[in-house]
Amino acid sequence: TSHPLALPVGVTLDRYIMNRQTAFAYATGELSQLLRDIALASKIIHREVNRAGLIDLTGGMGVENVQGESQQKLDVIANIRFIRALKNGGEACALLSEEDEEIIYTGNNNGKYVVAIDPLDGSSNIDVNVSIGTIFSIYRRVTPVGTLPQREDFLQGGQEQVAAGYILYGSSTILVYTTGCGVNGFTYDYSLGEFILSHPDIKSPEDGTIYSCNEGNLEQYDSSIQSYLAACRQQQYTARYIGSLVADFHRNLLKGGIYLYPATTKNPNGKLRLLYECYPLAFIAEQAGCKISDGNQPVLDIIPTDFHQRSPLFMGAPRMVKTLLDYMAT
Ligand code: AHM
Ligand code: MG
Repeated sequence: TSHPLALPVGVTLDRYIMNRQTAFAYATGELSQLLRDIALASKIIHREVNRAGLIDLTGGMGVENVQGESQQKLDVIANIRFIRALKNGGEACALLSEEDEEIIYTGNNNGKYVVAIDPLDGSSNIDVNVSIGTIFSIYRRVTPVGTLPQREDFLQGGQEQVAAGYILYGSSTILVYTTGCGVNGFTYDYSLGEFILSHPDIKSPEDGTIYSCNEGNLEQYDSSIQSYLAACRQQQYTARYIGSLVADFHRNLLKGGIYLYPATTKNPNGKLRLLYECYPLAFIAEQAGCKISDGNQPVLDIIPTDFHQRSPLFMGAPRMVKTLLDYMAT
């Protein structure tokens, strides 16, 4: 169902966010500003990603970038960019990043929000010109404004997210996010420097025929999952796996499919990280009508204990995930 605030395709992200903000009398605009800060950082990452192939070249030549930093790996650059954008923005009091073990304090203790982020996911694809992404998750802090943020601000659980999104640096760059009122996608127009609403109110198909997993791990999967995948092959479903979570998720969301990262012997809890990979995509997926499970429970219901904990992840078109869970239950 499209909500009454829907704006036409073609509006900019800034206008969309502003419109949403004025529509809610209680909104103070801080979350809006935070989303704009993230969008700004992602434009800078877009620029870096699109010249990724030149990084070693310029680095090798001892060339420094505009900020006077020597060239670093792209995921490190992305991490620095996001931290800087959120420090400058002032709305987030702390960050948790895949790139850092501990909490990153922004120094803005009056900020009401904390952000968990994977600045550049799909690291194995960076060097080979394949799609990569950013994933983010936003919570309202539970500790008092004005104090130093604490662990519990990040360990609230997926249901407490106030916003979540991803940026896919693919054949186009697209930013997709939710604040709990549906999911919208904004494609980046490089010539304008603007994200433009291109995918309003995204809904997953009820069913699909694409399955996405690292089938090289098949022997390590639980036999019930092996049986499900055998059934997918038997029905001649399409196998698609990029190995970039954001790209695999985005394709399946639009086309109808299932994404699986089960427990393996190598990674008994799966590979993906709960706080900045599974939770945010699960929030978006739920808003788009997908079903999301760790095999035992809805991913958003998992009670977190560690910043960097992992979880198995099964997510996608509701009928496909239900069928998988039926296999897993028998
Ligand atoms: P990363 O955080 O090191 O980039 O790893 C996460 C990535 C996901 O994007 C992707 O879904 C998964 O790892 C692929 O793992 P595998 O190579 O085991 O199939
Ligand atoms: Mg990652």
